[in-house]
Amino acid sequence: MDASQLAQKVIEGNRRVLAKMITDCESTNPLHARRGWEVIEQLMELPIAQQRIDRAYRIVVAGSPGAGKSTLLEAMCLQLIADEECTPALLLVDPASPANQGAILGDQTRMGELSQTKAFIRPSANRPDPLCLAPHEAARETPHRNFFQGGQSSGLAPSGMASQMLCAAAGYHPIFTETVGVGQAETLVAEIADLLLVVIPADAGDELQGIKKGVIELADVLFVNKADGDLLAAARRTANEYRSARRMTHGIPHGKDEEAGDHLVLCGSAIAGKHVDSLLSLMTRLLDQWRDAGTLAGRRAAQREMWAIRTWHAAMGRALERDQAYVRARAGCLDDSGFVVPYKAEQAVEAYLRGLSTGDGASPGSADGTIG
Ligand SMILES: Nc1nc2c(ncn2[C@@H]2O[C@H](COP(=O)(O)OP(=O)(O)O)[C@@H](O)[C@H]2O)c(=O)[nH]1
Ligand SMILES: [Mg+2]
Repeated sequence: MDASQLAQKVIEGNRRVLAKMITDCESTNPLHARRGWEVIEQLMELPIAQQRIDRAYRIVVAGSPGAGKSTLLEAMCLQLIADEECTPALLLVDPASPANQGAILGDQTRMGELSQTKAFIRPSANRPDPLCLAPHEAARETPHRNFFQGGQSSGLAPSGMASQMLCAAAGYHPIFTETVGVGQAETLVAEIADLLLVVIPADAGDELQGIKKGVIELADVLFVNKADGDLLAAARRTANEYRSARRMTHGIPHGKDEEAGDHLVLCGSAIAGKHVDSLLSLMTRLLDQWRDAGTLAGRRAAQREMWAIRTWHAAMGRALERDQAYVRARAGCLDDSGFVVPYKAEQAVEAYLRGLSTGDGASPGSADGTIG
């Protein structure tokens, strides 16, 4: 099947083809990755896919391990399906296991009930970005390889971008992405999220003090989970702490709850299904508001720009690593200990570029004739 036929299968909702295309885009084999992206290119030409991608809200769920993200996601997805409003997709970004860089499938196997539904569940490994690092470069342990891997530590771009687009084009919405920890939240929000939901366990306690400020500034919505049984009182206390911390961060006096965003800190229980519906309707309301106000379009446009620059830089980095004149120029500006001061590196790069434009020195281009 060619790319346009595969794109048609994705549009028709063929789950097997969808899963295969995600695998292709995530592949470290450049030929496979290209096959996946060619399908996305085809999709981008189709009005139906464009409409679906535009419609699908992308919600990223972050929070410390054990906060209850997966449980909450399962509850939210089951509710959405029961309401027959939409069919969600769920992308799980797991830390790569060191042994095989494969995804840990625990979450998916636990999501028993959800996997019986129409929802699309997809675990992904948090591994080096195939777009940013060609296999032969990965294999060759060069100390410079890290230079051009920007963003891969999020485990989401670019394959996360591809998965989101493919799922949306297949008709799934919203697209939930569960990620590990809150440290990556900044990158995620900036790059692939329409909305960031941070899940906080009721018994978060003092260990969260340090990260509280950052999380509050980043999160669009906070959900204090496990407000059930013995943890009920602790959950309420934690939610109130976060509300007042938000007020402090944003410098808002008491009494203006809506303005202070108190309603953006919810308290509930994923297991007991408490306030899961309020959470869903709050997020939908916010996203609808942002869409109407044009801020969603603005955020997405900024993300596309960042994506374009990142993709361009990654491609350039790989091309440069294949160019012998560049590799020589780099080696040439190092001192005996392998150290370089920034201004010397800049001079070397400028000289290299001048050489390209005047045709001096070794001819630019691929040293071994391969395309990564
Ligand atoms: N009491 C209580 N436990 C919960 C709740 N949600 C999740 N848990 C438990 O917390 C643990 C971690 O949940 P999980 O969803 O895997 O957390 P994740 O690591 O953030 O995805 C599991 O043992 C869940 O059963 C809740 O609302 N109440
Ligand atoms: Mg989980």
